[in-house]
Amino acid sequence: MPSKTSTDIHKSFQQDGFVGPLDILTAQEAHDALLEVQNELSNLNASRFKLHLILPSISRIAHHPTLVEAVKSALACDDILLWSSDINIKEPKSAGFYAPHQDATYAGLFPSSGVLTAWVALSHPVGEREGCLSFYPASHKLRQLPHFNETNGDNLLVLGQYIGDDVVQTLNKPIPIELTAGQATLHSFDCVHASAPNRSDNPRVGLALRYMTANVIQTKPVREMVTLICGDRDSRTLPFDFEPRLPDCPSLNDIRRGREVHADALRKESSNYFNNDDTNNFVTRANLHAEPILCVLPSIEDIQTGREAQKSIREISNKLVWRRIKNINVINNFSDCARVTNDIIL
Ligand SMILES: O=C(O)CCC(=O)C(=O)O
Repeated sequence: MPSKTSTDIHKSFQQDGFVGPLDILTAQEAHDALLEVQNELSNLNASRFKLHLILPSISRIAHHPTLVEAVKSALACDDILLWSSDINIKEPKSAGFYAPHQDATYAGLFPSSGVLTAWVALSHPVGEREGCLSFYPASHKLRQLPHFNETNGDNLLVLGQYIGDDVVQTLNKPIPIELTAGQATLHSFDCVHASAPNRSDNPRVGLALRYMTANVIQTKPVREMVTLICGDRDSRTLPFDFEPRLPDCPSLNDIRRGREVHADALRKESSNYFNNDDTNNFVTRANLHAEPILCVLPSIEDIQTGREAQKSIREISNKLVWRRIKNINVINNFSDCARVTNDIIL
C-alpha cells in the first residue's frame, strides 16, 4: 500500500519540491538488493551507475509498481522514462557528505522540471546519524542556481559541485527525511538538497533513480540511452535510444547483453555529463528557462522536432545568451545570475 495518496504526493512534490517517506519495498527486498549491489561493487572496475541494466534486484526496483505510481503522480504524467540510476554509499563513520546542490546542474536535461530523483534506502536505518538527505523546501521554484566545483575534499558529488553559502543562506530551512530500509523520497531535479557524513557504525546505502517525463530532451551532444518505464512510446519518436529491460530471472545471454548495453549507456552518459563547455554550461541552461526561449521551442513529440529543438537551443545559447554572460565575466553569485536572466528576458 502506498503510504500517501496520489493527490498528496502530487501536492507536496509540486509545492515543496520533494515528498516522502514513501513505503516502497519490504525490508527483505531492500536487503536482498543491498547484497546484490555489494557483491557487484566488490568486482574490480565495477561501476555504481546504471546497475538497473545488470542487476535483477535493481531493475525490479526501477519498475516497482508502487514507486512508478508515485513518480507518475509527482510529475502528473503517464509516460515515464528512466534516465539513469546510481548507488550512493557512505562508509561507517566517514567524512563524506553531499554539498547543497541541484541534480539538474550538469545533466543537460530540459526541461528539468520534468525530471526527478527517487532515493530508495537499501540499508537500515537511514536517519540523521547515517547522513540522510535534507531538502530545502520550495527551492525548486528558483530553477537553476549557480554552482561552484571543487573536486578535492570530502564532497562526494562527482564534479565536487556545490551552491555557495551566500545563496544557501537565503533558502528555507532544510528538512531532513529519515527513512527505514525500503522507503523512498522523491525530489525534483531543481530541488536543492544535501546530506551530512555518516556518523554511525554501519554503511549507509541508497539507490538514486532518475526518472523523467517522455517530453524531456538532452541538450548535450551525445544521443543517450534510457529505459522505458511506462507509456506507449517508441524510441524512434524520441531523442533517446531504449535500453532493454533485464528480465526478473535473466539467462546468461540476458546478462551478457545487459553488460554490453551497460557499457555503451555509461559511455554515452558520462561523455555528456563531463562535457561542460560554454554551450552546455548550466548558466546557459538557466537562461533557457526564460519564457521567450521556451515559446520558440517547437513541439518535441517527434524526433525531427526534438532535433530542431536541440539545435536551436545550442544556437541560441551560442549566439545570444553565452555572449551576454561572457560580458559579465564571472557569474559568482545569485544576484549576478538573476541579472543575466533579466537581461535575456528583456
Ligand atoms: O546519497 C546522498 O546522500 C545524496 C545523493 C544525492 O544528492 C542524489 O541522489 O541526488
